[in-house]
Amino acid sequence: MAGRMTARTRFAVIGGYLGAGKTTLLVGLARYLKEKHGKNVAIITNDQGHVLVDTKYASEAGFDVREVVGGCFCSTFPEFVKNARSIVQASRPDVILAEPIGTSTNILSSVVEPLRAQYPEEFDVAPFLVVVDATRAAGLDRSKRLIPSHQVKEAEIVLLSKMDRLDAAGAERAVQAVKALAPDAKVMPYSARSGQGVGDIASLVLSAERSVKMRQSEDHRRFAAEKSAMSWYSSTSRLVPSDRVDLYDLAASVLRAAADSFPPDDLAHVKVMITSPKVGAKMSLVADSVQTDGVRGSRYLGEEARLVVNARVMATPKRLGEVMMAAVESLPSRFTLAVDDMTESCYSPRPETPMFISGL
Ligand SMILES: Nc1nc2c(ncn2[C@@H]2O[C@H](COP(=O)(O)OP(=O)(O)O)[C@@H](O)[C@H]2O)c(=O)[nH]1
Ligand SMILES: [Mg+2]
Repeated sequence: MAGRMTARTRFAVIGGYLGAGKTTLLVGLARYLKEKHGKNVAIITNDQGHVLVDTKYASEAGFDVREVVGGCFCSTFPEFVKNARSIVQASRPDVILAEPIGTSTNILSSVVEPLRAQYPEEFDVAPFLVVVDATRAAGLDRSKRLIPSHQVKEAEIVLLSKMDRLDAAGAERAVQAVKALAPDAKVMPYSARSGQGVGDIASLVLSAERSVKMRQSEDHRRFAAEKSAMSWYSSTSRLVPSDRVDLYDLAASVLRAAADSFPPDDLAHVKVMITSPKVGAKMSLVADSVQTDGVRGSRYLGEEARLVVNARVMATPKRLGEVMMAAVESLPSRFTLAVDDMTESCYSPRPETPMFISGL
């Protein structure tokens, strides 16, 4: 086979803030591309922490998933490329979709640009896509946080999620808010719930459109305090029911513990996933909004299962750890089950050291 040209793999990086809708879109797009276009899609997830709900969710949906854990893609570019290559070797996907950490601020300069510049023979890199939660878009320019609006400015295309939750006037305000921040970016509204707009995003992912945007010079150190103020928590445990347990009540009770302990603005994203051979259920809390993302099987659990909790909250690691651990440990007092075999990690993320930053 020496000298034979292999086809380049189409590569799309889908960034955006915590809870914006990245993972839901990745899985929805992968499904759409497979069912409507017959494409084989692989997914790369990235986050802090030792066990990721996102990875479980995407693999439950039946896709080949690799994860880069413990730090941002942008500071582990060689590992990112290694993962991408190993996926190409293993399953020859037509498309790879990659989701960076929700607080990343240098994905264009540290991932998208180097990927297209250094590996043009291997990867055909789509414009950098950034998901923005349409229900929060109008407040972006007034937010006390710097990161969400900066991410919009990095985008080549903005994907405006959750349009099903807005009326026509709200939708228009969201589009205008994004255009004010990123006048050159194309804006594509969609809803992962209704499927509206997902087909257009799929067509874009399959198109010949390429990433061309150059990095802006920007002092990324100014985001460091905001990133480290948001602690990360992850835990896994075994659930052993003695009688049938309602999965949604159980997941909701873990989320409620977080909602009762922190103000909505500080709750960036809390995710709970429960999996067993028979069931898979995910529930997620973003600010004051709880959503159930049913995955597989019934809502009742009768056999042993794994519980995974991920949280990103503006709080000290100590306080976040205490609240989330108590939420899990108190489950046996509210449900007919035992909890054991718990592993846990909780910390304030280390500052990122992007590999390709220049022009400060
Ligand atoms: N109503 C609605 N909810 C959505 C949509 N996209 C994502 N969500 C919900 O938003 C929450 C966060 O989504 P997720 O994909 O985990 O966000 P990520 O942190 O950006 O990966 C989940 O509860 C999703 O079900 C959408 O288009 N409409
Ligand atoms: Mg995600």
